Amino acid sequence: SRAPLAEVRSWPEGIRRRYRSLGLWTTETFAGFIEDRTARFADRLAAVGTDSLGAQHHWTYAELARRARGAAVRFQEIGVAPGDRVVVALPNVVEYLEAVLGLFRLGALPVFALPTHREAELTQFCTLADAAAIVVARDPGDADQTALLHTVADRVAAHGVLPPLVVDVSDWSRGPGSVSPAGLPLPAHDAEDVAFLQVSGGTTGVPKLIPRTHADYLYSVRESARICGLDTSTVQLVVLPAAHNFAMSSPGILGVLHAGGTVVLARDPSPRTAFRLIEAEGVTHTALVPPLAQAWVSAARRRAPDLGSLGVVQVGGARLADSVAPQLEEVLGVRLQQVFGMAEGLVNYTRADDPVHLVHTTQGRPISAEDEIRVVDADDRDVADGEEGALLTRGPYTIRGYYRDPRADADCFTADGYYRTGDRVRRLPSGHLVVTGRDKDQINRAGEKVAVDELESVAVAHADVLDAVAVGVPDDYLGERIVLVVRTEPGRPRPANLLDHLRASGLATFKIPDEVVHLDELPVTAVGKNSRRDLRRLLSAHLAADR
Ligand code: J2J
Repeated sequence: SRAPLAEVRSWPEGIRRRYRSLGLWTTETFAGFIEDRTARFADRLAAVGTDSLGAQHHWTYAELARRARGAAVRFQEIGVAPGDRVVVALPNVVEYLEAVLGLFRLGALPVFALPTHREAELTQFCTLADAAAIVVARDPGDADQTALLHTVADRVAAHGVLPPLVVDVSDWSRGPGSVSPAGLPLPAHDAEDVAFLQVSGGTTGVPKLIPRTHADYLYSVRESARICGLDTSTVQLVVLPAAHNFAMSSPGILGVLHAGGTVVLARDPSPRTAFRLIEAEGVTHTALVPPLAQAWVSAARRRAPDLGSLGVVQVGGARLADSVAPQLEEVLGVRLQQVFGMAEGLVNYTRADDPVHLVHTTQGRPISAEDEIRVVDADDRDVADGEEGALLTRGPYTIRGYYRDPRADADCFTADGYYRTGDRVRRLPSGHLVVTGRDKDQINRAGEKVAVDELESVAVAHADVLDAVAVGVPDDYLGERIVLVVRTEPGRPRPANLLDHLRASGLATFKIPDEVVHLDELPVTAVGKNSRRDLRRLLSAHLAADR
């Protein structure tokens, strides 16, 4: 059987008392949240989308509750127990909602992988979380997926961990669909317990897991829904991966369910699919990363779709160019809301009543008056408002430590509990933050985060690669494009199959370089010492100047 959840570094007791007494943290758990909202909004439309077999669904809140309890029973029947961790790796199909709400209803802890994660990441999550099961939508025609799941099982076992059961949600949709959920008890959780594990974009070799509690997360969900003005008339189109923190909680799927609105899942992120759904379902809100926002603007210029119902488009996950902001509002006929958030916690929003220049040029201000923000220099000394520095934060929904990763904790948190976001910002007197850059060794490719040293270490495992440096090169569409600079033996043939090697290693598809550049020598930095970070800066400046 599975190990219990490991200890996580938590807020000091005095601070916990403060968050409770201010009413920020309540006693509501996810299971209670689901029971309460689905009963309160029973006859309203909760979810629209397709299942993994391609059938269309419109579910009321009552139907969603029935499905969640059904899924909880199915998990229980195969041996998943309250407290167990279960990796969810699903695309935007309706079974995603069934599975996740089912796990919460049972009291199991979802681990939110992305559908683009592959052997490397899934193995890491299953091993680190000691996952009882992994939930996928199996495509019987996809031999790769079968092989992938076998590889994950083998690699997990090689780490001395019991491999996860594979749960295929398309079986649920294929079957008669009648599970009797009568008498399923509510799990005996405390709201301040960990409710799930979110995935970190990662700056180190392996992606980290982020432990979020019922109380901290539901606080951010309620406040996000309020700030964004969600109510029962909200129809939110989910274009980004449903399991991403942005799509889940800013205000995302959970914010909509909290407010009694409707979630519409887009199976693919193309403007064509999105525009069709906006018209058909009367979508009022959606959330995009900057490249998608640009793609929508171009597509809307060509096609003049009817987006009359759409009121707000949120953009976040990566920096939106100041020049795109006004175009987006004009061409789509919507109000822009910028969102700067992170799965570790802190989320910033521009507000509906902010002056337009702040909406167009800043990434918003924090959710909570209890969010503590510091902008500091290299010695952790506060800089003046308006000056650029590194962003540190702590607060009622920002973690104090990662899951089972003391080294990352030492690197990423100050002694007094601030999270080092790795982002560089300027804070305006209004409290709004402008993201100006980043200190962390990460590439932000179209909102998807790639840890450079993970990619580099896989590249140097190739027999013909002496050294490799991954850099993010500015790109008009992606924000940053991944360029892998590879040093090979002078006079030896260049490894032609390097991209195949990277793919075969089982890295997520979005981490595969857009371009490989071969060099016989890597440049030496001005000070002569080869700090990899300096080297990356130097190469990225060179490569950007080449264009
Ligand atoms: C610049 N950089 C941004 C922005 C995130 C809401 C929205 C986004 C995320 C997210 C999220 C940015 N401008 N508007 O979890 O709830 C970069 C920063 C940040 C990192 C976090 C949410 N919005 N970023 O993107 O955990 O570098 O969360 O630290 O994936 O994305 O990435 P992630």
